[in-house]
Amino acid sequence: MRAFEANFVAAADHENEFPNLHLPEVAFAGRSNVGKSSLLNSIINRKNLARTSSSPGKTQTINFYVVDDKWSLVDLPGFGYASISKKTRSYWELLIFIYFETRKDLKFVCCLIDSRHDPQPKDLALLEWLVNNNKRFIVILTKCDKITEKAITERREQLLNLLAQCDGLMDVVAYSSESGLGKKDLIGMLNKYLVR
Ligand SMILES: Nc1nc2c(ncn2[C@@H]2O[C@H](COP(=O)(O)OP(=O)(O)O)[C@@H](O)[C@H]2O)c(=O)[nH]1
Ligand SMILES: [Mg+2]
Repeated sequence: MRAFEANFVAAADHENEFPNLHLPEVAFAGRSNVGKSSLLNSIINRKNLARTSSSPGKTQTINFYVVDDKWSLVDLPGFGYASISKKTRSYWELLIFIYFETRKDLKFVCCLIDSRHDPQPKDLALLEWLVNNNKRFIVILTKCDKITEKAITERREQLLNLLAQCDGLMDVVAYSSESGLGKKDLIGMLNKYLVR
């Protein structure tokens, strides 16, 4: 299974800087530390990495990549990063929702949730917003190598039950960037829903 090739195209900290790519798009969202960077690194080879560092303290941006020249991948800033000010935090959360509202080519959102814990208020707020705004989404349960198979099944059932009435839910995928669990499924879905 080949990893995707992603070319960095833009880093935006304002909606005016969102690029016009005219490609089917997917966005990855989740709370800080959920394992988003690890997941993205597990499925794509990113070029121009130096421009997109998201280590703590660095300026946050919404990062746009073109993948295999066919679709675009958007890496959204982590929700609720504790060490930035409340004011900055709400700016980022607002910008993320502006992004969701304005991207015409956005096909679905991958919502990352830590498999080890019940969904947190920020996770639920994201899911609720997507449901209320008729967006399609995949829930990805991260760090599944840290819990038992039984716990994975239970967490997956919990999310499926929670979202049972939601038309936008595409799937709940158990994932581990360490073990590779779910990688094939996720790559399969990205290919299926984004490649024309
Ligand atoms: N065991 C395990 N640890 C993970 C996994 N994914 C991420 N981590 C760890 O969780 C921490 C946060 O990961 P990172 O990808 O930087 O999260 P981000 O803030 O969402 O980008 C790091 O210490 C990672 O090594 C995983 O699948 N399994
Ligand atoms: Mg990160």
